[in-house]
This record gives sequence, C-alpha cells and structure tokens, in this order.
Amino acid sequence: MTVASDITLYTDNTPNGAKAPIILEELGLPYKLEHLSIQSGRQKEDWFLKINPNGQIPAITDGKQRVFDSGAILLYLTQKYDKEGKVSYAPGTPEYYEQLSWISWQIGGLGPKTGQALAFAAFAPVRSDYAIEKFLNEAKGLFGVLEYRLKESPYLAGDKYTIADIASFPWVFQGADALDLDLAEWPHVKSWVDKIIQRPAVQKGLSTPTPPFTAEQFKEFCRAQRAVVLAKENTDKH
Ligand SMILES: N[C@@H](CCC(=O)N[C@@H](CS)C(=O)NCC(=O)O)C(=O)O
Repeated sequence: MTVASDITLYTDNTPNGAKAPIILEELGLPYKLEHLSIQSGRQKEDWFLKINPNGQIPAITDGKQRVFDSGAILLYLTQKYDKEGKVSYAPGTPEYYEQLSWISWQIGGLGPKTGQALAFAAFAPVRSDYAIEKFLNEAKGLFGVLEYRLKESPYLAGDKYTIADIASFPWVFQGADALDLDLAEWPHVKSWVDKIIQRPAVQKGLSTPTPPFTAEQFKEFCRAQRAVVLAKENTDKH
C-alpha cells in the first residue's frame, strides 16, 4: 500500500545531514530538496527557525508536520512509512528498544564527541592540545563501543540493517577519514562500514544535496585543515 507523502528535506553534506536523505532513499520516498548550506548561515533565518527552532540541518516537513533533529527524522519516517520493517523494528518490540538505544547513544555521544574532536583538530581558531586529545580519545572510545557491539551482532539493533546503523554510519565513515583514524583498529566496525557503503541508498544519501569530495580529496582537505591548527601556537594552559 502506498501512503501519500509531501516531504521537503532541508539538508547539507554533513554526517548529520546525510542521515535524512539516506532513510528517504532506503524507503523510496519522493521528496523535494532544499539545499541549506550551513556556511551560508541560512539555517538561522526566521523562516527556517519555524521548521527547526534550533537552526540546524537536517529537518523535514511532511505536509504540515515539521520534524527536526536527525534521530527524530529517522524514527518519524520509519514509524509512518516503514510498516513492512524494511529498515526498522516495530515500536514495542524488544528490538525497537535496542534500536532506540543505539540512536540515542549516537545523538548524545558519538556525534557530539566526534564533532568536537573534528572542530578542535581541524577548525579551531586557537590550538589546544588538551581539547584535541580529550575529544579524540573520547571519539576513539566510542568507536571501541561500536566494535564491542558489532563483534556480537551483525548490525547495531540486531540481525538486520536499520535506522540505528544509519544514525552512526556517517559519523564513522566520514569521521574516521576526517580525523585520520584507521578503521583497521576496529575490524568489526570496518566490515560493517564496508557492507553499508555498498548500499545504493547510502551512496545516494551521501551525494545529497551535492556530490561529496572523493574520499582522497576529503582526507586531503582534512589533513590540510589539521596542519593549519597544529601550526598555531599552543594556547592550552593546562
Ligand atoms: N542533534 C542534531 C545535530 C544537528 C547538527 O549538528 N547539525 C549541524 C551540521 S552536522 C549544523 O546544522 N550546523 C550548523 C549550525 O549549527 O549552525 C541532529 O542530529 O540532527
């Protein structure tokens, strides 16, 4: 049965931004695309704050319904449009709570910690070895948590690829390159990434709204950014 949708996606090419097009593509849902370049600052304009009061991407509207924050988008779209359980577990089942736990873990931990590691290592106007080390170690610790889980289970919520995997995947895939982490250190995470990147919906999602750099270009860009930060005087007074 086809359920009518009237979805507009507001996003940019970032790890959080990629989750929304990936789930839309996985579910084969049609959507209008509004590229909201975060560099442009348009995410803080009044019209968009009515869609996401937090002024960040990604967000969607579905008719009159607004949904912001990537975890909420993953849950909303699957609860409304994935009745067959293609990439989600049904609310109320034990697997649903496992799925929800991993999504919450990503939103509260993996995303912010990896994001801070990247901000301090590659984009900070001042250099703090303390902050770089602190957040890099925290991000690596969280990669270790994924390794522990993926050693016992093929996917985060259980036997099936779900929105729990979609939530964490972009942070691991792009985060590892950006921070120059070698996934060989976490072999189960590496095989999980190698499986997920094969999915056409994931490839399409990562190329929305614009085709990303190639992996090599992206690594080179991040390497150059990190070199700029490292060349700054160390302002850490610890
Ligand atoms: N918890 C939010 C985080 C969203 C977020 O951090 N978005 C970033 C891009 S990855 C953003 O919009 N940054 C621009 C800004 O904060 O102005 C989610 O998971 O959707």
